[in-house]
Amino acid sequence: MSTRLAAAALLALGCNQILGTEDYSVRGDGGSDSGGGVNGGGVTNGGGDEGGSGGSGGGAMGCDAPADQKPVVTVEGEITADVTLSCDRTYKLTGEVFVEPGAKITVEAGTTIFGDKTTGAALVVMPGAQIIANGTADRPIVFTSAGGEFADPGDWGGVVILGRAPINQRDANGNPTQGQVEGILDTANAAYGGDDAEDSSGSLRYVRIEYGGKAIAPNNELNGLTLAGVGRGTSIDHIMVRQTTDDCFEFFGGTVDAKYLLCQAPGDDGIDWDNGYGGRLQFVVVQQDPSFPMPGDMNGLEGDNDAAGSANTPLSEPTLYNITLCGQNYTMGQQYGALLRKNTQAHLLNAFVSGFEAGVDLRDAGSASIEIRSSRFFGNTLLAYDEMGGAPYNDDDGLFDEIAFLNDAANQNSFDDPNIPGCNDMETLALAPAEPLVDGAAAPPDDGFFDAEASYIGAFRDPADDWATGAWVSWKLQ
Ligand SMILES: [Ca+2]
Ligand SMILES: [Ca+2]
Ligand SMILES: [Ca+2]
Ligand SMILES: [Ca+2]
Repeated sequence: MSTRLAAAALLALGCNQILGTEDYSVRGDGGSDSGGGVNGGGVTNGGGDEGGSGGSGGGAMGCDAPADQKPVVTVEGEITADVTLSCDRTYKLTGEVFVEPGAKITVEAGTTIFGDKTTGAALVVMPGAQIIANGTADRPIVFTSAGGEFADPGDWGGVVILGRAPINQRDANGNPTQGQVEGILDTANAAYGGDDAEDSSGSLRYVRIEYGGKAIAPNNELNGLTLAGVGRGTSIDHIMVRQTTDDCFEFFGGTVDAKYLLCQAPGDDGIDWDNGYGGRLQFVVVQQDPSFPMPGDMNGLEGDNDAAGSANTPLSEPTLYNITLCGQNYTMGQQYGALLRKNTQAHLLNAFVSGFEAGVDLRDAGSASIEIRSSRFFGNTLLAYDEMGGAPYNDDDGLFDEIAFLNDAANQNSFDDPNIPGCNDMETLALAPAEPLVDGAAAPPDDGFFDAEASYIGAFRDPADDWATGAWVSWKLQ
């Protein structure tokens, strides 16, 4: 018990600090009873201190050195005191690393963190813990595989943030209960959810997460970024997830908002929500990899209320504006721009959906009150299945007619070619239309989160819209 208590000791391996060679072995536990023992895990120096900032704090090394030329520091176990990962080092996550309640992990801009493959590394920020990982466009924080040019999706776990915001899980008596996030071996540390919609798990900005998604069992995988019960006090923006084996971004309940999200080459869905997610999303790109056709269940958006399709509250009901979804451009079955099912609600506006077998499928109860409007559907094999005519696409939503719904003039959807050149270009990010797609577009709410000026369809206004530029974006697949 005591080894998990947050300790008063502060670890701070900052860029500008003078680091004695002995300091590297300081651990994150600081437990009063452990005397520096290893049971609490933490942060340790992996070896040589060559290139350390020494007394000068400068020289050829430091924060702007190539990641493979910085000293490597191992991060493992449970972090129970505040710790800073400084940009003049690289870090190797080993096994499942847990930031414990009361502790805060700060990652400096320009820091690279490698996930170890053989130990199934993942970073898990527990409810009541925080992560502050604020990169910049040109000095991003990169979580990646240690595999270099041989990196593959699923090499390591990914980043998991667990919070204390409401979810809709129930116990056997029907009372609210915490959820257990999937994909974590240490299930005792996998609980999430609570009653604080304003909860803050910290801040992630200008972060790229690559090659995550390790599977610990079939259908039990981590995502690139998992946000479970995360509250809206948390800041999430400018996040790229690429080449993960499962979803890029998965939301399990919670109220967190996020904007400027890039998802390239997911192994499953671009954005997946479940268990009562009710946040807001704006400026989101999902681009599937057309060179790697995968039939079935890979969707741009996939939303559920919960696995049983219950009416448990809070209902999943996110609001999404300015979304660009590019599918694999195959006619393989069951690939949807948006698959909204199991009693989820949703508000999807200013979306561009292209390259899927079907643009939209609504399914199960609750579909009739989903909102999809002011969006452009182009280049999908089908706009939606005609489920009104029997086989092969039988009714699955109480005779809700998706085609009539999407074509209803009141919804102001449109269907002509938007001249977006790069939907299947995995080398260059070119997803802006030549001219803003303003016909039928909606004005996002002026509510303090949304950019209310973005009255256009898709994640980019026009080719001059440059939010997805800088070193935080890596678009060329290897
Ligand atoms: Ca999924
Ligand atoms: Ca899926
Ligand atoms: Ca349907
Ligand atoms: Ca239907």
